[in-house]
Amino acid sequence: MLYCSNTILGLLAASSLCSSVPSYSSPTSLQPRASCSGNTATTRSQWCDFSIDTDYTTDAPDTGVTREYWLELTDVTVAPDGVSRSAMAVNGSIPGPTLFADWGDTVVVHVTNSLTTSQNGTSIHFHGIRQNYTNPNDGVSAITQCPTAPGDSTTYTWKAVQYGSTWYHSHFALQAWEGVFGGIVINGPATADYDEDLGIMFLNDWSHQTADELYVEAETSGPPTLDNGLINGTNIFGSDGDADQTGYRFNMSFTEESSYRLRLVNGAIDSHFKFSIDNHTLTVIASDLAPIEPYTTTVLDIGMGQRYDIIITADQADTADSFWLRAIPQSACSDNSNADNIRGIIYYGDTLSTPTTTGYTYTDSCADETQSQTVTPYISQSVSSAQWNDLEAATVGFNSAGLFKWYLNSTTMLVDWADPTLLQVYNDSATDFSSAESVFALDTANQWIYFVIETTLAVPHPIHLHGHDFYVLAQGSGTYSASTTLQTTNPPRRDTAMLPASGFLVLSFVTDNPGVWLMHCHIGWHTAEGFAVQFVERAGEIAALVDGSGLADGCAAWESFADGEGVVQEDSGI
Ligand SMILES: *[C@@H]1O[C@H](CO)[C@@H](O)[C@H](O)[C@H]1NC(C)=O
Ligand SMILES: *[C@@H]1O[C@H](CO)[C@@H](O)[C@H](O)[C@H]1NC(C)=O
Ligand SMILES: *[C@@H]1O[C@H](CO)[C@@H](O)[C@H](O)[C@H]1NC(C)=O
Ligand SMILES: *[C@@H]1O[C@H](CO)[C@@H](O)[C@H](O)[C@H]1NC(C)=O
Ligand SMILES: *[C@@H]1O[C@H](CO)[C@@H](O)[C@H](O)[C@H]1NC(C)=O
Ligand SMILES: *[C@@H]1O[C@H](CO)[C@@H](O)[C@H](O)[C@H]1NC(C)=O
Ligand SMILES: *[C@@H]1O[C@H](CO)[C@@H](O)[C@H](O)[C@H]1NC(C)=O
Ligand SMILES: *[C@@H]1O[C@H](CO)[C@@H](O)[C@H](O)[C@H]1NC(C)=O
Ligand SMILES: [Cu+2]
Repeated sequence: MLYCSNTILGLLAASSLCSSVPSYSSPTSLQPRASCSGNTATTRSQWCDFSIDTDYTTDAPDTGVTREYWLELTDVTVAPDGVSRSAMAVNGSIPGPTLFADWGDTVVVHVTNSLTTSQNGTSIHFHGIRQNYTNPNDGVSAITQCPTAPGDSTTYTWKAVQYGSTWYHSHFALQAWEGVFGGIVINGPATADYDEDLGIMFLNDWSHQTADELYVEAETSGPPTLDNGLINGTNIFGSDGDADQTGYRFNMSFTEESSYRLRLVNGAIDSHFKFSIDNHTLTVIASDLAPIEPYTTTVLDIGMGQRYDIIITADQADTADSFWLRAIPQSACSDNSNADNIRGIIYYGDTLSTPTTTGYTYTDSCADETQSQTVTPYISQSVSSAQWNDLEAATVGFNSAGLFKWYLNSTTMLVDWADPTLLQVYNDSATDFSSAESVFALDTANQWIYFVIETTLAVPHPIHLHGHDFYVLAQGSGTYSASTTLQTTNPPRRDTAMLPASGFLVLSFVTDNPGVWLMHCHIGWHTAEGFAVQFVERAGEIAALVDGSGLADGCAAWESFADGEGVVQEDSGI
């Protein structure tokens, strides 16, 4: 494939690109990561003719490079902790293949649904990706597309206008938590130096029954206790020393004096983790896809859907040979029968032994990092006063069928797989959503939106917005009031933030990206139980972004499949 074409537009000199982009021969030999001229272990702030000081919210390289990936979903039998069960996977593995791109590349992902046993539809969402003017590629069933029917394919195309660490996952039913997810690494500058990039590390919870099987319990008697957790797709089950222990632990070797970048993703269905490596300090350099002023901590809170990029300096070889790496589900909001044994091993040199190290002390809680640390976006931005605002109370209750549903102002989301909002808007940009309470029409461009969510229930929720990074203006316990102090000068900026238990979260974003965007709780059960709203942003500009016949063809294929198989939608649709 030719990268150094003469047709490259934008600010980059073709020569600096030619030297920096490796050749990409076939999709099976994935290019792990490119480097850019000027970007070395001691100058990570540089990125070709750009740098960490570039305001990435308005400016992105135009590399002229397209990274094309083919992903195939299949029904599989897996045993990531040694206990066998059925699951669904991307290209046969959990996590699926990592997608790599450089800042400014165009990413094309072809997704083929070969879920012929489970007969599930699918859609793939690129979590945290801005989808700048590319809303139809957001991959949310019933919102931006009909599910891709078994045997069918969908192609997603977007430009990497951000850089850092994120993930893709299914946005159809509970499929993301059956194994349909993988990492995304977008190479770019960083706010601190490191020697080696270790890539994505997923933290997941896991059970020996499928999420679909457990949903019956979740919907009738509340969140089930899960059996285990996985560190990047593996763990043991059973106690150390027990003859019947199964599986193996994630492990990796450190070289004394080297520093390592690790890209953490919480892909759990219902677990908030505290992450730590015994006797090591973590330097945090990005929250979600936002580079931040580096800060250090020993125990990191990571909520579902959140990501943190951390740097670990290997400086403990004198202390011990092997150290525990821990992901501990917090009992304040997670139920796991193996909570103290979701561990990996970090070892120095060649000697891997069972660690005897002691973990850092912590107070069990499901807090956000932002509640205990000063998390400062590196590119400083301030928030103007509200031009549109709303307050929504989150509650839970039983619906008329006696099933748990989550409500925002008495509405629980229910959208139809066969009638995505985007198709409705494409068909008629004046579609009236005023009677649909979980749809907010934001018609005016470049307005500051303030959105408050509060709850009197002692359950925290990770709130995720599509198509934008939001500003976290306030987050605390109790109720929001007009006298609540809002941080408008360079507040934390990200795409997933915790609504504290019995508390409130005040978010802000600008209407600078036309499209139909979902905002929802990232607890898998709650997504399925309707804890979501959608924003129809700048309806009049949306149709121009849509490939109407492609959207309609996908829906026709889905409808013919669903009618033929008698598919019944039992959840919120997203
Ligand atoms: C995924 O599998 C398909 C075949 O089903 C293959 O063509 C493709 O290259 C694989 N993709 C990656 C990213 O490994
Ligand atoms: C997003 O798209 C708009 C419209 O094409 C463009 O003006 C803007 O520069 C893009 N943003 C980035 C960061 O590239
Ligand atoms: C998806 O597949 C799972 C596993 O076979 C099944 O339990 C579930 O009902 C399917 N969901 C839909 C909507 O087809
Ligand atoms: C985690 O798994 C993904 C997918 O297999 C892989 O790309 C990545 O390198 C792994 N991370 C680590 C730290 O080994
Ligand atoms: C370390 O990881 C390897 C696979 O990379 C695995 O075979 C081995 O069993 C692991 N060690 C432990 C102690 O779990
Ligand atoms: C390692 O960490 C534990 C727990 O924080 C602490 O008790 C111990 O003293 C540390 N060991 C060394 C050698 O620093
Ligand atoms: C949601 O409820 C709050 C509090 O009762 C109210 O102020 C707000 O107007 C409601 N929003 C909508 C869209 O109904
Ligand atoms: C498109 O709009 C027409 C008229 O407003 C309506 O009859 C039809 O059902 C709509 N189709 C879709 C797919 O929304
Ligand atoms: Cu929730």
